[in-house]
Amino acid sequence: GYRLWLKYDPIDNADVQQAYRQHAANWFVAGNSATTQVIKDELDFALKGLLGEASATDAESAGLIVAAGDNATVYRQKLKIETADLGDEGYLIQQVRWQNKPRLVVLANTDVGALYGTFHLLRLMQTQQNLENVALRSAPKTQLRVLNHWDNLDRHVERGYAGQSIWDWHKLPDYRYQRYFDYARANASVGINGTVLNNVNADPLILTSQYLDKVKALADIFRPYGIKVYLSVKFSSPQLIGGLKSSDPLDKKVQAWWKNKADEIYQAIPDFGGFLVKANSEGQPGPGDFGRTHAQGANMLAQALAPHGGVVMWRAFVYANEKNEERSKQAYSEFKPLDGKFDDNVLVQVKNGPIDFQPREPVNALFGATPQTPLMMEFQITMEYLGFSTHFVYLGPMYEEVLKTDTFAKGKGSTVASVIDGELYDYPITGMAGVANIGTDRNWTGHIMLQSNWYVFGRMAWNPSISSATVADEWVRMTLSNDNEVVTKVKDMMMASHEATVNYMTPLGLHHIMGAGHHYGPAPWVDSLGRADWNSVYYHQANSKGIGFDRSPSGVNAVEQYFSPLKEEYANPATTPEKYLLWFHHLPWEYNVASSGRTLWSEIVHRYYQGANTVKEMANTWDSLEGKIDPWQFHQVQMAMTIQQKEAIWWRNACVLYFQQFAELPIPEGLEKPE
Ligand code: GCW
Repeated sequence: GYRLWLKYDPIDNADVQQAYRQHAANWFVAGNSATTQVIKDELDFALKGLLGEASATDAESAGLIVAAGDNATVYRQKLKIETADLGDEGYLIQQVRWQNKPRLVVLANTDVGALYGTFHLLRLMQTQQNLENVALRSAPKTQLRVLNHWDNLDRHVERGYAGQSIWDWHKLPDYRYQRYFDYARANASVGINGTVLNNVNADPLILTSQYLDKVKALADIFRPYGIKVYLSVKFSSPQLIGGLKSSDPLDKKVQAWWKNKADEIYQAIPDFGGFLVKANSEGQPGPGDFGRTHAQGANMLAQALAPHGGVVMWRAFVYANEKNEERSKQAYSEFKPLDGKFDDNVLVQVKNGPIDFQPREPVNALFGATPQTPLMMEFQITMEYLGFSTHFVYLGPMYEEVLKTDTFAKGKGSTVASVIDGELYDYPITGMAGVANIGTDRNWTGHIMLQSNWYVFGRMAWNPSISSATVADEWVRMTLSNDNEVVTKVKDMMMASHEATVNYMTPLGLHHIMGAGHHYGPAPWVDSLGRADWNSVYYHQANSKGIGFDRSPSGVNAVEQYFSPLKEEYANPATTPEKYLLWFHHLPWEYNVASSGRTLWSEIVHRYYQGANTVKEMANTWDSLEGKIDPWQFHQVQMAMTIQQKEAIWWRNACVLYFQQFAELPIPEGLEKPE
């Protein structure tokens, strides 16, 4: 699994391979930059793998020409091809006639654009697409496409399930693992252009000169791949490592400390990306400690970074018991009034849902609510609430559901995607972050199928409108096989996997009923943690009458934060999408669920059973592919599916039996008894 989706095994279809040889067996990459060297290395490695033989040659005899910037001028002019609209990172791939010979050209305005184009071309070949008369253009729709590593400096990864942190701080800056380069290749291949190296629960030591030397080493490795390095910073760093008495953002000494720190960083890393900040959230320090707002805190950092072109990604994941407001409403309440108060180089980074990366949540009401503040999406790729690295859950459909959600912020069609990509409000900066699922495990993500979540995150950050099914298709072809049976079956499994897990964990809008602290396995009974909004019983509110959290106007009225008509839709159980039913409403066990005609009790139980059954079917489907997939990959997934099958039943039985105590109703006819 180490090679991820960049396996480059020989193309098993002789006709296809023959056709590709004509285009790409002899290739030419113009230029001598570090990035063009990366392109040359990748083409050499990939084409030798895919085609058996391939070699670099000169422009005259090459079937494939890759050129960018000034090196591409001659092609642009003679072939009359425009590239201005491709921007700094876009590219085109086209079949042309050049000096009387058919050629494939990959053209871009920058070498990094050409690198992205090269990876796209290789993807077309890995997935065996027809290259005759190919003519495509692509440019990213968001600017910052970044991974967030929740990696501690001692190499423990918070919510990481794939081994240790891949950053070996002890051996940096001198020891440069091949894995660092392969990480950069994998990211570049899906268009990821930034990485936040350390946990948002940040260790202040990251900003000491000792660590900055190490950060610089990684930044130097990643630069040719178009990847910028960012750091999570602790807001109280001026006190913790700077010897100051305060970290008040309005204190001149504090401002000067950050300015000097930024200058020091940029001295070493001229293209440093900027800071990610978790402030006044879950015990982290922040501007609130000094009576200042999130905007005042963010702007102070923004002003230190602005002269160098850096940005601040300020997280909206804030909630506190003391606020006396229901948790799902707090991000909106805190940040909506600050719209317009942030400096130009600040983005507010919002988790997709209003609570916390639950298997399913409605979107955070902040999306669309801040015309003057760029909102950046934060998706979780690591599987904190979705079975760690033992459950096969493809997140593409979940990301797609979120991005396609219409916020109605400026009327119909105001999708979350259009907020994020800046189209709706013309945001000056745009971005999407994904909390990485990467670790030192040989297969990077602990479970081969979960590599697809890293992959789909990158593809959707580049193009938030791409369909998760398209991405699943290409990922399977690149990672597992181009065999039709494998592609069809695995793709179907992937597309069904998220809904299945929602069903056996938290159907119909249930949420936050997992094990306390570690977040693994079912624990709807948790009721004694220090704060109400950490307990499961607080979220499901099951009692003898019914179940669900009333966020409608008769309850905490979280629905008021949404735009009309969502506000009205979510206020009424009859018009609330069933997938969010118990998120917004507390309903009687006898409530009639429209889609099935079942009572709420019966529907909940059926969903739990359906989820577990789907996993069983997935496991059977997987078994049927033995011999058609690399045996190592096959067995890894098969073993994990054994765990997942057991645990789907564990979730099902635990939740059904627990809720039955309140409902006092029998298990519906036809379903085996839970134990
Ligand atoms: O969901 C919670 C996680 C924490 C995490 C926090 C956050 C990094 O359980 O581990 O801390 O979210 O996003 O800040």
